[in-house]
Amino acid sequence: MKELKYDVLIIGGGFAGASTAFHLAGKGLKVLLVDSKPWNRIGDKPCGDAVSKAHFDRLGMPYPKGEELENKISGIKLYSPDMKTVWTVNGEGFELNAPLYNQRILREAESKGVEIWDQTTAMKPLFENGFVKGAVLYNRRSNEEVAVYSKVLVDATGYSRSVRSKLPQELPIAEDLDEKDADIAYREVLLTRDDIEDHDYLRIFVTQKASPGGYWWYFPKGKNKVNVGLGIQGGMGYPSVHVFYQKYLDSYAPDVDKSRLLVKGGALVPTRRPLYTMVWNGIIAVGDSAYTVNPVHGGGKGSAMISGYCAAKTILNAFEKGDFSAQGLWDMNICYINEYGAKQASLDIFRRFLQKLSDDDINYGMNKKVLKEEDLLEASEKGDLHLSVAEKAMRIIAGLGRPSLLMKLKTVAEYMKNIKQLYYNYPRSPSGLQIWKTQVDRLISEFNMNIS
Ligand code: FDA
Ligand code: PGT
Repeated sequence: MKELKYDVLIIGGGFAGASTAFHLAGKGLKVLLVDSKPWNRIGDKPCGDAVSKAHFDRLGMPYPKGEELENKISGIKLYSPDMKTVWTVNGEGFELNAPLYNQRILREAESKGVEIWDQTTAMKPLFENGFVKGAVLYNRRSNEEVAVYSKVLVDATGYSRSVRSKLPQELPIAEDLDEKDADIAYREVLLTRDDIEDHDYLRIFVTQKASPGGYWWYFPKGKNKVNVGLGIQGGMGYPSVHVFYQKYLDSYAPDVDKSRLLVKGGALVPTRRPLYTMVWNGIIAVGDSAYTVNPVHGGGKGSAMISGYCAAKTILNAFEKGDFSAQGLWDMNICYINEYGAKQASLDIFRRFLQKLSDDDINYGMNKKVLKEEDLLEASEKGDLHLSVAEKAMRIIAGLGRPSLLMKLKTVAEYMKNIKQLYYNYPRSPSGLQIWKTQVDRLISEFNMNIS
């Protein structure tokens, strides 16, 4: 078999892999990125395509332009199950043509020296003496099998986790996904019969009846085009997501013209805290493969870009030190936790609470403002659930009808704070990982018991 050597081998060219390549490009390393798909389909995965502008600003990523940008977003309207309460959360964002934007980022990386092979699949990792040393690739353009050796392999394979899942199961980075920690999501892109009202606002419909453990969304891609779909919690024995889609489409998207369907498809969305460690000897995981999705709204493109930024920074440091061991790459965990992972852990707790609420509770809670828009926004942006003293008193009066809901919310806020604290005390080296993981697992099972 042909053998090649690179400094960095990135498997997967979605948002996570492309951002890693973008931040590594032009920094003097020999980088190869491969993706199974042909060039014109890279980035084409089932998605709602909504990303907050804040992510682009914070990471210095170029804004989508021209055809890459389908619609500018001014905020989100959140509907209660009975549709009687609508919360408006303002904030700028983009409805992307995700493949076009994704491919542009790859082209920019390529123009600065990153080599990119499309139609090339990583078949298995090369694992020797406890280190990931590269991967065996199959290139369908040249019909060749190639062994590529790397100092650092980046698993950016999305929810398939198709590299790290083939490593020995006892390695911490091979950590699996509990079905209940994922949503099964499905979406279609359709044209509408009439102009969409307030087409610069995303709509989110919270409803346990029509999307248990998830929500329905209606994301305008322009005046007459919409991305509509839903997520339901995995591992619960619910009927298939398609059953819910067919049954409730008319309720949440009554204006779509079903004969003008442009795209359809579904996929899994991890809704948990990030991997306990995103690195091991010679390997870093990023994006969905590392469970970097926001547990409450299921958005993962922004955080995939964050993980790519942290991976590139870590890799450049590792090359300076000449250390590609788990210890040498450990900064990845610290960087990602500081930027987004601690918030994810806190929202993992919030998600568990939300998924157990009845539609009745949600109607009541949203209507009586037991929780308010600002609280939700703060929780979503920072992972903190703060209820100020005066407000709390007001809401206790308002919420007297459901004291148990308020009590639970207090418990939720407490656990959110505690888990975040635990994440900020992430071990400084791999030797501390097992004890820390036990503490996190204990806190989560204690919380599960507390709210059941
Ligand atoms: P992604 O899956 O994009 O990329 C992985 C790449 O790896 C693919 O191109 C694949 O071909 C390649 N690959 C896999 N195995 C390989 C192998 N062995 N060899 C070579 N290549 C391989 N997020 C958001 O921010 N806003 C939103 O509105 C939504 N909405 C939404 C709706 C639905 C229905 C779903 C399922 C998900 C969302 N998300 C979302 C989540 C979002 O889509 C997701 O978090 C990111 O696209 C993840 O990007 P990655 O780069 O990690 O994986
Ligand atoms: C409840 C479990 C849900 C699981 C979810 C599964 C669904 C899968 C489907 C995936 C669709 C993806 C949709 C992506 C939407 C993007 C939303 C978005 O951009 O949110 C912005 C930005 O957040 P960020 O973390 O990316 O960036 C933060 C910062 O800007 C960067 O620096 C923020 O907007 C919001 O958070 C809106 C909140 C949405 C909440 C959704 C449902 C919650 C239900 C709440 C009910 C409350 C009832 C309480 C009663 C007591």
